[in-house]
Amino acid sequence: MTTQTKPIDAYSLPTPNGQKVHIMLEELGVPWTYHRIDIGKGQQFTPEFLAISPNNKIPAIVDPEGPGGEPISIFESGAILKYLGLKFGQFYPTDARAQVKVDEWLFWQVGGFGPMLGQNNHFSVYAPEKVPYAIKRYSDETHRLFGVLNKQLADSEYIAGDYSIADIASIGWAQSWERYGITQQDFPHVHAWLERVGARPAVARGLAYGKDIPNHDLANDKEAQKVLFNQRAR
Ligand SMILES: N[C@@H](CCC(=O)N[C@@H](CS)C(=O)NCC(=O)O)C(=O)O
Repeated sequence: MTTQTKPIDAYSLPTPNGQKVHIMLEELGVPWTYHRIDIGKGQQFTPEFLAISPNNKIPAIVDPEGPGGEPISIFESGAILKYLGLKFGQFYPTDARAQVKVDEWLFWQVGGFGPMLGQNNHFSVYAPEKVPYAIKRYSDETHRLFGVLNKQLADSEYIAGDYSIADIASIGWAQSWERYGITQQDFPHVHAWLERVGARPAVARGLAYGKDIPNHDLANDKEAQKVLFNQRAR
């Protein structure tokens, strides 16, 4: 079993994308240090942060004990989860077929469930003009994706076989179902799963991590909106 001597540095925030990494690190029980990157204030654009996260987004990690004993930096939550799962041999299977299952649902989350719910939030809550077409498009897609997850969980306790990084990736997004106008009755298997994974102490700790400082209230914080919305290449 791999042991971690020096803490892993996590550059993050308690958003659904950051929470994936917080949950994973708590599940692994390895030493880690939280570095708050205030994206509403533009801290994602400093040269130091861009050097480890060129897409100017949290989460990113630096493992001082990377491959060959040398430090490694990683951006993109899916890549971070896979790296940690492989390094510590936990929450990511060793069997090739089982790995494909986990990868499918991990990529489903990072390519679909997260971005589409994010766009839904943007057009339903944050956009200064309410564009009915965009709101309907992303609300429908949110509903469809929750339906896909619900079907997947109808016959299994976890998303892709045993509890894995596929579950860890989706928890933070799925738990905010209410904001998408979804009821417990709509997707009962998703709710049963959220209760199951929510009962894990590491999940509770990972979801709570960093919340002592509230995130920006993006619906009303005009300064944060200026930083985060309508970015163009710099
Ligand atoms: N695909 C990325 C998405 C990360 C992401 O969207 N991060 C947001 C916060 S949840 C961010 O840092 N936004 C800052 C910005 O857009 O400037 C991942 O999964 O890591």
